[in-house]
Amino acid sequence: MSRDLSAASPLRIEAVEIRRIRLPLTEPFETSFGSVDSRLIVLVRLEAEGLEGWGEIVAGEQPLYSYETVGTALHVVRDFFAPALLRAPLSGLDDLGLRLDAFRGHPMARAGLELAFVDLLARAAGRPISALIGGTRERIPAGVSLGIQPRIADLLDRIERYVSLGYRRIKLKIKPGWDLDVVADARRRFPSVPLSVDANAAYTLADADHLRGLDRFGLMMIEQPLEHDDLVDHAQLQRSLETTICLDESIVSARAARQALDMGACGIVNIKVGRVGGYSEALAIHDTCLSRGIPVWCGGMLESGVGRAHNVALASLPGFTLPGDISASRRYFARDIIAPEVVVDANGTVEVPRGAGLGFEVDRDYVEGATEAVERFTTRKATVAVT
Ligand code: NPQ
Ligand code: MG
Repeated sequence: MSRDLSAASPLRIEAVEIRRIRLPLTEPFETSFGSVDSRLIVLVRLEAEGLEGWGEIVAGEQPLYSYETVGTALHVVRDFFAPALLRAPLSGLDDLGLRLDAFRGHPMARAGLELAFVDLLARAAGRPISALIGGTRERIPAGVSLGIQPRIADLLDRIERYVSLGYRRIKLKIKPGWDLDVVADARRRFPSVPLSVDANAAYTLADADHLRGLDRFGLMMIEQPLEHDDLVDHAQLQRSLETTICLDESIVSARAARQALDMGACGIVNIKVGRVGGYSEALAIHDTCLSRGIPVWCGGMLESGVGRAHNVALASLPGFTLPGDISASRRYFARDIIAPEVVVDANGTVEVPRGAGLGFEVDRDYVEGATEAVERFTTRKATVAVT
């Protein structure tokens, strides 16, 4: 696997632009921590030497999935990360990492800048991002995450829809009161569909007996049953469960991944660039898991096309052996901000683009129309526009 994330010659970042756009969801998305019906997307755009690079900050509007929010991300980019990037030319992704390592936390904000920078590097090299990071797949298997529904019948309809569209794995969001009965009905109706469940930290060790009730459904995995910041209890739970635990929220770094695997806290890892702070940490987690034979898959954060395109590039790496939460743009949005939009073919796969950078065009006019505010930072000055 070859990887090349250095610039041919140091890149001077001339501008950092952060933009908020609101995209309505085609239907509400409910998890154990709440429901959303639109997504406030934060796009990052870097300019250097006549080129641009696009990234996305996947933080939510409220600190529910993690402590970050759109507000905290804007603050740290504006006051700390953008000035650090603008200070001096960058020789590559490692250099960017070192520059931002001075600051603690805020992985989603950090990742937004890393994503945009890697797109910039790839465009400068005239190569797709997947090639720069060592991707080996031409197509990746798609999966879908289905939110908690008002009625089980509504969920069964959606499972049927995505199975008939060819999706390779269906993930059901669960919480206390929406778990065993729901999974039992889904399994009865779809005996051989690859199914998994995601609790988003809705249970405790006191629920271990209850969670063992899931073992009879042949699930691929149970994702993040316990607290977001816990590994030890997950290791204990895993010892009493047949179903493989997959960790999402708890895997905040390559170190956390190594420790989780060492203590047997999970047997599968969900990788999200936003949660772990960008490509370098995501690549390190991938490499650790690959060397230990632990399958990984790419998670999703209801991204716009920009974040989705980065996910497709990441999932082209050899260790991404399971279908993840990469779905078609249409799963979430009536209209996406990239062209072409991400599509899933009849075999349930998504093509890894071969064009330079993200391999998709950002639809400038549509983005402008959906923009709530833009802030632009250069070495000279900062400008703010609110529409
Ligand atoms: C997960 N995503 O795997 C996340 C959680 C998630 C596709 O299941 C707004 C912002 C709403 C972030 C809903 C999927 C969200 C969000 C769910 C993240 O746990
Ligand atoms: Mg999850």
